[in-house]
Amino acid sequence: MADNPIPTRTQVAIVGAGPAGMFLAHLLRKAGIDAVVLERKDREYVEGRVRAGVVEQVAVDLMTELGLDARLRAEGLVHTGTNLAYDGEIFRVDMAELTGGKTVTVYGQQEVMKDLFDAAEDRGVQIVWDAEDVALHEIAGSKPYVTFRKDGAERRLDCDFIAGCDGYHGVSRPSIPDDVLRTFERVYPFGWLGVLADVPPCDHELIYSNHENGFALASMRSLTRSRYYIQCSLDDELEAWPDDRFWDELCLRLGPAGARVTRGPSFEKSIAPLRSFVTEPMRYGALFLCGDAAHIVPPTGAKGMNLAVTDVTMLAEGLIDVYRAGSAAGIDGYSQRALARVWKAERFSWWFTGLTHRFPTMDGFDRRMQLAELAYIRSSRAAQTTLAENYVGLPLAKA
Ligand code: RFL
Ligand code: PHB
Repeated sequence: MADNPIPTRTQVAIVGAGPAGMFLAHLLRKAGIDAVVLERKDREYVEGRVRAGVVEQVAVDLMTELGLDARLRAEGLVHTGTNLAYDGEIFRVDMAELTGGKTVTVYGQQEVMKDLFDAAEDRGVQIVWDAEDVALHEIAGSKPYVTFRKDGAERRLDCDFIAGCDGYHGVSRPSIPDDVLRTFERVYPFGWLGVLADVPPCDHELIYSNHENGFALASMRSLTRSRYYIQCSLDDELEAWPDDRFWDELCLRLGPAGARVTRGPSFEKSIAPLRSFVTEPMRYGALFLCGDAAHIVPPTGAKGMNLAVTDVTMLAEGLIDVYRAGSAAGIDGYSQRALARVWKAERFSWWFTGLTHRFPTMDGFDRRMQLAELAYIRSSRAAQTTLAENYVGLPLAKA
């Protein structure tokens, strides 16, 4: 399809075509609000990044509302429970039973992105790929604009609002003056080594395992494709983890489930650092931060993409109120409303990481505290309910 000419004016300029930017673009398009997405990479790059696997009910509902759920319904795997393993033990948390029927769906972020991009073409959601040197201007006032370079030509896009959906390393957050921005951070002294392989998963659900060598996670992308992670050192190089070593260590750390692991050649292997990070506020003048641009969670709670989705749901509600009803109440309340949910997901992800990982400073006492807490969760319906309601995703507060 021929590229549409790049406009010089829009209502909402969206920086970044990840989940946050693309869900927002579709929501605004559906409401008849003009938006242009500026993405610094190309589609293959964004779609090729192996990231999230667990989609919360709110994100499934949003895909349904946008009419983007056909493939997710056909190919996504609905999980009603999840499993925790430690010290040779394993137990299941029945999330659906404990939360009045809520579930999560295993459907890769890559698939979500494909659905969003495919529909963008059909629906006229405009994306400018390979937009270089994106810079934000006049964000404190009412006439903001964005400049960028495309195919060697300098461009300017005037707008009413800018949505900074450009992830942790983007330009939007650093555009906010230092004396306005507050950041809160915890960097974890380990990473996750992740592997994709076309082998059947070892279980029909996920298994989060605390082993004295470190954390392990059994996940999947389909009934024939497994996604596994093990905690690793931040100094580890991928070359130090040939497939055989990975499978041996994974099977050991998964405990009883390790015996059911099917080994095979990995076709993707990567190391991701773990971080908790929150920016306050999530709005400055005409700029709204959404998703990883505003906050990062360690992947243990499977919350990152889901938070991006709930941020932009709230922002879209606010922007629709501006254009339809002339009311700024929604956008004025955006930062506070989004942060209230973000902090709870941060807490859950931090807690779940602490419960399941081996920290270099841990002594025998710390380890026994972890094991006692896991044993307590195993025996307590109240504790399992707390875990389950956070894992399936907390409700969106009213605006
Ligand atoms: P993204 O996905 O980083 O997208 C940002 C986009 O902005 C572009 N960009 C720019 N564009 C123009 N100009 C610039 N200057 C730009 N700078 C950047 C980038 O190219 C990119 O396309 O942020 P977004 O949209 O906020 O989405 C966040 C999610 O991608 C992220 O939170 C999740 O992947 C986190 N995550 C998980 N989340 C879940 O909900 N469930 C999970 O199971 C889950 N598992 C994971 C994960 C993340 C992981 N890694 C690799 C950190 C597992 C892992 C291992
Ligand atoms: C994944 O399948 O990639 C995945 C699943 C659960 C997590 C994190 C990542 O907590």
